[in-house]
Amino acid sequence: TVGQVITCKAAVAWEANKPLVIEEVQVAPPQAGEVRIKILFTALCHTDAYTWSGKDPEGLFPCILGHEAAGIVESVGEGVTEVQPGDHVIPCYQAECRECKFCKSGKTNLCGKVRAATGVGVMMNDRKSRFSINGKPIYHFMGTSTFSQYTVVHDVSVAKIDPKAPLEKVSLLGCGVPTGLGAVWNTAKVEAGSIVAIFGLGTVGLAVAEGAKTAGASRIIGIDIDSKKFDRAKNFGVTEFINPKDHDKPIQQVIVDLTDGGVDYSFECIGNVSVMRSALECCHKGWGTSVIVGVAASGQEISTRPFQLVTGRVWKGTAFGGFKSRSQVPWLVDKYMNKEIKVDEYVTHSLTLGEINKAFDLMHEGDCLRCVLEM
Ligand code: NAD
Ligand code: AHE
Ligand code: ZN
Repeated sequence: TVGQVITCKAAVAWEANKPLVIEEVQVAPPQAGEVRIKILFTALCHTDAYTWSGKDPEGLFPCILGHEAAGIVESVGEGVTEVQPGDHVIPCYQAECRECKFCKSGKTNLCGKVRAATGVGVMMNDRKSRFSINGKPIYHFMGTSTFSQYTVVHDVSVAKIDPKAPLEKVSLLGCGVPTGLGAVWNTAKVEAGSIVAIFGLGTVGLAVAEGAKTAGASRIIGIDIDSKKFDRAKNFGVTEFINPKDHDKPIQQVIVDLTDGGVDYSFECIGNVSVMRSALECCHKGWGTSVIVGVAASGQEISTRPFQLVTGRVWKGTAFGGFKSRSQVPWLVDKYMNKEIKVDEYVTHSLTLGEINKAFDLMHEGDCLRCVLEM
């Protein structure tokens, strides 16, 4: 049977930086290897704001942003075997096909199968969008476009999860929380007893703290220019707090002095290239490893003296915390259901899709970690 076009509401970014507009959009049925999902809840991540700002070289307009969400499969295209209508799912911007060079390498969670299409806002099959408004195509974003009541994604970008899991909470397992936990567990592989520094105490930084705590880190130093972040951060495992504004010396020097030569692991969770340098340079000589998690704007570059690396510091980066999405997102949901990882604690605000512009405003205020929208 041929599927029907669905008309539903979506928040459309017509142009960079212009308020999103709730529009009636037409969502075409899924083609071969595609899945149409009824999104029930979506959260906002700073990466959505980054692309909306116009600073993302892959940002295309008009588009439907959003990549941290949960929903229910509405219909599937030909050849889709791993999910069926009614399944509870989390869309995954980092695909996992299990067949490509990347997936088979055993060395990375990046997947090559659909990345060329998702980077230019279309689907692999016909290099076209499934979204339109009166015939005018609207681009997809990150292969997910969750700011829509219905979206179409590639089957390699869907994780099937426990139907008992509350979708308004586990939507967060689509991006920020796994990114922080995985940066510690998969990318840095922090050992018990380690000293850890975290730059930026938003959702990603707090998830790094939680990951470091479960890994048995002995000291977890949180660095943020907003001192109000510290109280909350304690609940996620941060043991010490530094505000760079309270110091005249470069922050890396402050940290090296406090830690007998530097930290074992540092994490940049802001997207600021000068902080990335500090994060590398606060690492201990000989072994300290710094992980870049924050996304920096087009044109920005990192720098340091090569001597920093010659003397044993290591610079790394992580996408989605190194987690294999389809395989491991269901496992993260189970860990949440077993109360082994926090999720509820990151949801500070709840609004509706119609209030999405207000949700973006909230995101830029200090109090908000994640705002979850009911569709
Ligand atoms: P957030 O804005 O909630 O948190 C950033 C924190 O950094 C805030 O608490 C802010 O006060 C603090 N900060 C800002 N400038 C600072 C400075 N100069 N020194 C110290 N602290 C400073 O953001 P988030 O949602 O936690 O995301 C963090 C970053 O991670 C973003 O760049 C986002 O795009 C990126 N991200 C990357 C991945 C990935 O897979 N690599 C996944 C999710 C998010
Ligand atoms: N288009 C952006 C890339 C931004 C980026 O690095 N995205 C992260 C996820 S951020 C989630 O909040 C990522 O997974 N990158 C790997 C990938 O394949 O995109 C730019 O700046 O060019
Ligand atoms: Zn994100």
